[in-house]
Amino acid sequence: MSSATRINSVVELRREVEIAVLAVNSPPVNALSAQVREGIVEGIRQAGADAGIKAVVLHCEGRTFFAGADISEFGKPPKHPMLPEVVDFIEASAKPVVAALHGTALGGGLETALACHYRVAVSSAKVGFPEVKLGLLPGAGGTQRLPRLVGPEKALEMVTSGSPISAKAAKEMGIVDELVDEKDLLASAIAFARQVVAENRPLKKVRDLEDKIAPARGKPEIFEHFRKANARKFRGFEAPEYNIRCIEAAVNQPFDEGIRLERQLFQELVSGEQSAAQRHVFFAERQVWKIPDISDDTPTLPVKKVGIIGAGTMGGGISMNFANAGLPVTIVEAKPEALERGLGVIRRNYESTAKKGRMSMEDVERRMGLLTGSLKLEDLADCDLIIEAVFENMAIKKEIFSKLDAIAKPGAILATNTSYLNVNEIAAMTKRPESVLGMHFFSPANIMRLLEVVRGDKTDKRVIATAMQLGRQIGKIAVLVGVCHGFVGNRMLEPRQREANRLILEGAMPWDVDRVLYEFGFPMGPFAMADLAGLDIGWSRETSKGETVREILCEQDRRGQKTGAGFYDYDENRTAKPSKLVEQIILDLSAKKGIARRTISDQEILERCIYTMVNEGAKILEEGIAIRASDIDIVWINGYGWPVYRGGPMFYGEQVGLGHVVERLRDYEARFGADFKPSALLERLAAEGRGFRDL
Ligand code: 3H9
Repeated sequence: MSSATRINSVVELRREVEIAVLAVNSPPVNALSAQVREGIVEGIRQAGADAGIKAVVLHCEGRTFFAGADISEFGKPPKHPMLPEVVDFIEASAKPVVAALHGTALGGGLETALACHYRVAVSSAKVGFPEVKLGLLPGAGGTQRLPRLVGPEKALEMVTSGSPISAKAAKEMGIVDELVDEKDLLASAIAFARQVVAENRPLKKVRDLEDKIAPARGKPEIFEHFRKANARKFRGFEAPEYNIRCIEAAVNQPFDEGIRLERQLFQELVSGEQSAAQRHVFFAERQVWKIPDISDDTPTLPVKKVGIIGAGTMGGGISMNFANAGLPVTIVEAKPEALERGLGVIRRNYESTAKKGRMSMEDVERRMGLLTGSLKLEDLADCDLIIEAVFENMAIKKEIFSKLDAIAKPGAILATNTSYLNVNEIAAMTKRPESVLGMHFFSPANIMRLLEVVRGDKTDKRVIATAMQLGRQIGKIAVLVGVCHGFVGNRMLEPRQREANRLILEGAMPWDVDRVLYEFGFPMGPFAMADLAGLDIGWSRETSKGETVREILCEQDRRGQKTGAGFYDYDENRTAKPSKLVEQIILDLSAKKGIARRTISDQEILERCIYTMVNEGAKILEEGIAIRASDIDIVWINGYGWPVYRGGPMFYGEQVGLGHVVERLRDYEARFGADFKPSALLERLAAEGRGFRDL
């Protein structure tokens, strides 16, 4: 006999003879909101009170088992029952509770499952603790239960990487008790529950398990080794260390003590700045796809074949993205040697991935098989999307687009990979500006996640929708931006670069500026970055005027890492060392320009490099070049190494206070002039005590 009781709008209790099914349906991902939590507790209570019920199956409808706590509740007043109370309640149930896992059982979802007495899963399910990516730790017993099931080493890996594992791996590790029929999870889970009832054994609680943690007790070296091995990866982040401390407590302390520490550290993290920043990034990454005037149901154009013009570093990297996604690509180059070189680089890239075991040799051949080289633009006539990725020169780009206009089939999307130039001017070379837009990839284009999709004045909405969707298809995070010099990312790089160059003439050294930005969280500072990229990009001996440090370095053949010297000296391992010679070059140039050098504080370096970026970002918003402030944050995090735990430049500006940013900019404006003048938007928001998010 089956009957059903509705507990609330998202939870129902169904009786399948002696088994109760606690069914949750809270789309889209069954996050453990207050209502869901209440429903679970009430459902378990009712099942417990019903003498006819022998066991409970906890099951989620829709696409997934609980994907975690409801992230949007963090930072708001707590609502009871809290998740730790819910998991305790489940674990204390006198009747066995079986979790039926499908989709992604993540974070609080997996913690809920670990508090159940059994877990069954379909093989396509994934489980994991992604909290660290939100600057958090599993705060509902996960750090204490997981190591009791899998041992501290695997637990450390799971909680600090945040990466989910497959149900099969989870079964092997002991997280899942049984893998069940993909097609009928619920029926299998009910059958499993009947079996455990029949076995009538004492209920297994994960909190009581000892065998996986006992061998590691009193061995701090396990944790020290893990910390050391991952120091680079964890640099600047608070959450990984907090996670490690919890796992260490799980091994060395009684369960309840461990839970107390977990609670305390979770509270610290959830109320801290890093987690606020990382949660902002989580939602910002999902916002970028939403374009106010282009609805989700805008029809996209079919893209079955792609053409790339240019087989250089950019063209090659871009081509790999599409081949990886299974799309055939024609790559056009002007000269046979350049084409051959470009295809050779792509092959070597794939082969090196295969050597690392991350791709099979068949995959290498399959992807290479999708790439066709050509020396004729005419061979792009049947492509649905053509991306021009040649040298950054307006005249050349214009010529290519006017030729493409005659060659490309009607309706084909014509994209330029320009990083600075005016997409409208390029579009005007064609009779179909509605089909033209920018698709700005970042180097190395096969690896970097960011794609700036540049909307021209006349670009058709379907063309934009298609480019965004393609971005998603090739695994990028696509951000829609408008036309201006450098779009969002490079335009904001300019003030930072300008200030860095001024600071070294006013009194700082390149290694001072680099250290401050490195400590802020960037992977490297602007001068180390310039050395890596090569100082002679866009430089020539004939036109060099010897007016900047960079020009003088190039003239002296110090062109960056590739020549063993640039702003820094490099040893054979490419380790950078401050250079006496460069110091002298800088001192001489300051003197020549009549600049009286002074001691510059780290604070001034940081403020001049970063607050000017926030100001430029505000101008970008004012001009409507970016849709929203959080899009700018996504650009800088994914394209320029902005530390994710600082949430992006716009979020950071808000975190330090827009009023403070304006005040500091005004002070610098008084000392150094109009480059620091706060934008009207920044002034207005600061005066009104509002933030970018209120726009
Ligand atoms: C936690 O559990 C803490 C506990 O340890 C301790 C507590 C005391 N909450 O990504 P999608 C929304 S921390 C609220 O596009 P997909 C998302 O914003 C949590 N909302 O789908 C989006 O909304 P919209 C640990 C959430 O199929 C919509 O759902 N868990 C949550 O590409 C669809 O999302 C995690 O960190 C949430 N937890 O990917 C998992 N999750 O449509 C976070 C999603 O308005 N979630 N939303 O833009 C994910 O990784 C992915 O969403 C998932 C689905 C893989 C589940």
